Amino acid sequence: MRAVIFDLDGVITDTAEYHYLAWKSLAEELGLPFNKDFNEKLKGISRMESLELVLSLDQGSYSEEQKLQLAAKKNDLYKTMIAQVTPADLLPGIEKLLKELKEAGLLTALASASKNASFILDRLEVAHYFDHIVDVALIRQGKPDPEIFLTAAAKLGVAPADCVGIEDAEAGIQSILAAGMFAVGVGTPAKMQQADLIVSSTERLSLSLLQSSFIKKAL
Ligand code: G16
Ligand code: MG
Repeated sequence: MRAVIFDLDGVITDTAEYHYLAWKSLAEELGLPFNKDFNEKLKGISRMESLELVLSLDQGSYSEEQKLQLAAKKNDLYKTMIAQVTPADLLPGIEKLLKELKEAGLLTALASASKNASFILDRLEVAHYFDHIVDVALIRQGKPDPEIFLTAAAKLGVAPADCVGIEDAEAGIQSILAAGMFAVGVGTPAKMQQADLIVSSTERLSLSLLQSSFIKKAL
């Protein structure tokens, strides 16, 4: 194990609630039903893919230009929400883990589908812990495709087999596994079935747990 690659939303901080509120506001404006269950489908996937799913609730059709406007509207609202993010919004145990990884000389990267990822890391005051932040604008295939995790590993100069990926969404776990990495799922066993290691909360993550689980799989 030489590197750990993190998802952002649901692993480092819980921006999912803000995504939910922003999509809900847009959906309501369009007269579309929207609830937490439906929102689960939007976790880990890109803004435009999320919009397509929201609009699939609609009978009408939208031009590409209208879709871009709707996505921008959602993002504007989302940005007003994440402007309030502070270091207190880090999920439990994450800063401790990032420190442990640094001290042990492991490399770290961020593989988030969010175009707002760098801004959020700055607000959380943890950007300095990351050796690389994948620029999602350069990624052609979103999660569950392995491209984003493979890009992170390549940028770090580490073989995928020596990387651990941490995710909270099913599409993200699939992306990590397809990249040939060790997959850590944050969530319930039912949702994280395919993960190599499942933790109920980020609080349970530690360097020693990652190392021992990684070694066990390799044996
Ligand atoms: C996050 C969220 C998704 C969101 C995506 C794109 O991914 O989980 O719900 O649609 O980013 O975000 P933005 O609209 O800010 O570009 P991740 O990969 O950090 O879990
Ligand atoms: Mg996530």
